[in-house]
Amino acid sequence: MDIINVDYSTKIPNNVNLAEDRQVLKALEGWHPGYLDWWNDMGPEGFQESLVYLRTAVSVDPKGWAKFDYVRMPEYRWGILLAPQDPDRKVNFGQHLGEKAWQEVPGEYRAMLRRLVVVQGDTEPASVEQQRHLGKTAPSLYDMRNLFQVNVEEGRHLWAMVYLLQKYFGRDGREEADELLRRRSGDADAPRMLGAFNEATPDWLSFFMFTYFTDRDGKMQLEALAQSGFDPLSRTCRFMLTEEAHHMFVGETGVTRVIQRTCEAMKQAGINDPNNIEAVRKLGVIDLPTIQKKANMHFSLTLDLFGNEISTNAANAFHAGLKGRYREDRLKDDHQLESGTYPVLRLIDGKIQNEEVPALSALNMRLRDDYVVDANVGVGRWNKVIESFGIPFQIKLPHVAFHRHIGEFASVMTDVEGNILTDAEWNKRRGEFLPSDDDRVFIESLMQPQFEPAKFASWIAPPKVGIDNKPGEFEYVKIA
Ligand code: BYC
Repeated sequence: MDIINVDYSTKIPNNVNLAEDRQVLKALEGWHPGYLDWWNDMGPEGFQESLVYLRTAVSVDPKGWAKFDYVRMPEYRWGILLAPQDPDRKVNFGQHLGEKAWQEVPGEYRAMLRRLVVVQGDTEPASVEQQRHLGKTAPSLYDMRNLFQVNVEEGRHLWAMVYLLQKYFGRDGREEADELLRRRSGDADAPRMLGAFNEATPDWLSFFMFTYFTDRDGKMQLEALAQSGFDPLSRTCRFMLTEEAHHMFVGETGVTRVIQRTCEAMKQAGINDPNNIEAVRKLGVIDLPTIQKKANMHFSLTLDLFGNEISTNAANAFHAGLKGRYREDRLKDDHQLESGTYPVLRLIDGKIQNEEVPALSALNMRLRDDYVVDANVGVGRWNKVIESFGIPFQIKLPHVAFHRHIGEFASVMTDVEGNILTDAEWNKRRGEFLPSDDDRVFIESLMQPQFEPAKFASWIAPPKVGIDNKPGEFEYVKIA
């Protein structure tokens, strides 16, 4: 079996020798029609017959793994792809440090591992559901193609988790795989598991913010799971991370292009005051303070995805060798954390302050800290664009206590600097920090489709380069 190149001769492309794994092949083939029903019901609305210029993974070789071609989305070849196996790989953290990595699920950790796989799996279809209406208002064919690329790959990531469930968790794994197709983002009776995945993605600025901030949580969680002592999970996540990079690229460059267009329009009109919102909006672009409010919203919702700052679940998963820290293999310490401490920002006597807590229980906090550092890098690049126009404005990430629903700060309301507010103050000032109804109505008014090749909606600049180096006039989606 060629583990680098993917076998496309079977119904389910894979590099895990499915052809000889009859039972799992049968289970996956049984699940496949339900997946296609889900895709047709809940996937991108209205463009299922269109030809989309998509990349498909044909190999797991980091040097060259994708091929580009026109595909109708329902005919996309969703496959099972794991990064190559390292036969000498060891568990590199927790109480089993130094043991041979597991090729089967250790019995005592079955439930914990299954839960991690199910939570991860649940987010993938959720994001497709959240974004299903966006095709109709795409600001260009280039952007539409990127949306659909992200969507088909989130679909593939669901396949990745379903493979693990069906191969390694027997009957309850198969039941969980079915449940992943049953829950729906935002549904009152059967919602998705994590909060941010039940929020709407109403417009394209939200989509870019989501792919910047929330897909980046995906990156952090996948990096932590890629460290897992359970080798099939590690290999699965490592290949998913290769695809995930493009999703964050879509987010980062999407927001950059919105900012770029706003600044250009302001300059042309001779407006230098970013807070002259009415005048800026008349130019058909999104004012910088509203972009800031969208960032506040998506950043704060995403922080909730890291769970409680102090978590025994996280401690247990680390101790067991199932979920490591961000890039555990590059850290220099004992990788067991039985003694050390870690500073956690907490609400103590009504004040937000740091407290040293046992490092093992602070792993969610630590991953979140790593996330904030990572998220700040792109924000710096956004600010460089604003600076290059000489406009006095900076996008800033809000305080981690702002607008939280999970963890230490769920019980308080703060401003974006982290000053605690009374309910009355919060209600009065909410619209300063988060998009108001007026902001939403304005952004919605801009969401006019632009489906002509090489053309872009008024509120977004063209990209610097095309996908797969295609020229500006390339028809990324042939709308049926
Ligand atoms: N919403 O001990 P705690 C992605 C629950 S994104 C609702 O702090 P733990 C993607 C929690 O389940 C990455 N409930 O939890 C991005 C627990 O319930 P139980 C997705 C929440 O386990 C864009 C209880 O509260 N992957 O891939 O340490 C597009 C106690 O909490 C929430 C993963 O998350 C919440 N936000 O941490 C597409 C990786 N937070 O068990 C895709 C796998 C906590 O007591 N998941 N709760 O009933 C995990 O590692 C962990 O489950 C969590 C939570 C980080 C989510």
